[in-house]
Amino acid sequence: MPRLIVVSNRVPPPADKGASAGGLAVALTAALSERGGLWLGWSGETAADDEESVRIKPRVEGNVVFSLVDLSKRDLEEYYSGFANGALWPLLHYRLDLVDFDRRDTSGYFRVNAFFARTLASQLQPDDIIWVQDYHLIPLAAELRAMGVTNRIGFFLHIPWPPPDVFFALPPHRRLLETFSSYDLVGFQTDYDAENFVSCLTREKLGEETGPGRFHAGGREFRIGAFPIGIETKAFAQVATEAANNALVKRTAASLKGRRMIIGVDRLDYSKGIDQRMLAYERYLENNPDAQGEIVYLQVTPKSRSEVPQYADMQREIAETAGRINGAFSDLDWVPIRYVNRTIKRTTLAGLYRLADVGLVTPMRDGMNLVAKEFVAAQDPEDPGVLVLSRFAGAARELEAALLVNPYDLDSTAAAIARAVSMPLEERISRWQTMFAQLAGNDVNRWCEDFLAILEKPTEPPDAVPPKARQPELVKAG
Ligand code: ADQ
Repeated sequence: MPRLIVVSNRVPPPADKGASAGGLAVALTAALSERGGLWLGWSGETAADDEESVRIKPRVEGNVVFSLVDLSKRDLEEYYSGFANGALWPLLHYRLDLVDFDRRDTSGYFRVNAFFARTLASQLQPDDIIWVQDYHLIPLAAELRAMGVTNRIGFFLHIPWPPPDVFFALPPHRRLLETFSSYDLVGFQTDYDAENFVSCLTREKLGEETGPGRFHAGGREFRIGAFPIGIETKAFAQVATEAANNALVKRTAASLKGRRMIIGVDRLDYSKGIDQRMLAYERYLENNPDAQGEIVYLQVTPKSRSEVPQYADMQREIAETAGRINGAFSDLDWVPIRYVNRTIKRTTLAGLYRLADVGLVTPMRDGMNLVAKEFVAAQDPEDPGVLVLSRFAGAARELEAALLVNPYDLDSTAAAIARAVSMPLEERISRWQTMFAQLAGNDVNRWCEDFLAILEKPTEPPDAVPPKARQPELVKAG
């Protein structure tokens, strides 16, 4: 078996193992140890020299080498906070109003990708299979090809890909699109994202489709497919069962005093629709006075990317919305929203999901959304909670048995909350069983295997593409 090389912006720290590690890190580490290999990425540290990013001493764990780089302050500002998170992230989440484009950041983005390519090339062996992760590293394969690297290289985008009229608003859109033909396989979360991407290539006349999921551009043929990412479904379900004994979960259960609980869990990001979700919950409380005092909405939201300017306003707005709703509705012995800005251990999180009657996952746009999947996996099969899910999360393509909502429509989201809270046991079980079966069949290991199977065997038929689109059934207001 050839060695596997994973390249991602961040590499999990050595302590990040077992219950604290996310499913993606666990699956990629498992694939790496099976094949032997190397994981290259940023250490999370700033280099001592402001101007120069540097490779640091590798960490070796068994047959896997973790090769890390410290990025200079300037590289971090331009590549990470600037182009990747200030321009690409909002653009790919359809938020043109938030795109902060700067030519200096674009140069920094390509410069850091060239640096990653040089760092990797010096450690490559001829048969290695390379798998590049996410929007920070789109031009990596083009940089490697320019250095004469002929290995098979795959790319997976964890976030959405928008239609041409949105993507073309980025000034260097063509330069970026051209770099994709250096890959052998380009994977997206859903068929919708893959279709949007192909439309961008064809509208820009960069090449032509030569068959289903095959594209010819820049003198090369490459594959395009949908590979919906999953979680470690069965292991997470097990952790959730055991978490009933977790002290924090017990304390939370006791604090509810018999009240129902709604849970939201997100990184503090504008794509997650947290403000709109709170407004929908407020609408629900207004429309259902009997629920006041009887339900608690727990929103667990660690701060993220606070160094990126667009995040500061949003963080303040959400805190103000939570404060305003609590001021208006609270009683002496009841607060409607518990807004918590902290990270929680995965075991505790699993127990909190299981404790909740409703999982409220309503991003305005999301590549997949693993919280939706974790919520489902954590439920008690005999008394499962109900998932209310945005149609604009990639997860909605698989979880059609959730209550699907349009998060821009506060009335219908409020109606979905009401329906979820009062859903009869039989319907809850039937919806949950459909969703759990889907998640058990398509877990994160399957995602990893499907992608690598096609990357390794270029002639494989495109069987990883999920069933054709059906119109989702949305919850209507009233
Ligand atoms: P994210 O935008 O980070 O991921 P998501 O898929 O929901 O979004 O994953 C978040 C992860 O962080 C989950 O595993 C969740 O449990 C964890 N998490 C969130 N809040 C937490 C808290 N307070 N404490 C502890 N853990 C918390 C990006 C894309 C997604 C895509 C994933 C994977 O934006 O669309 O699903 O990558 O491809």
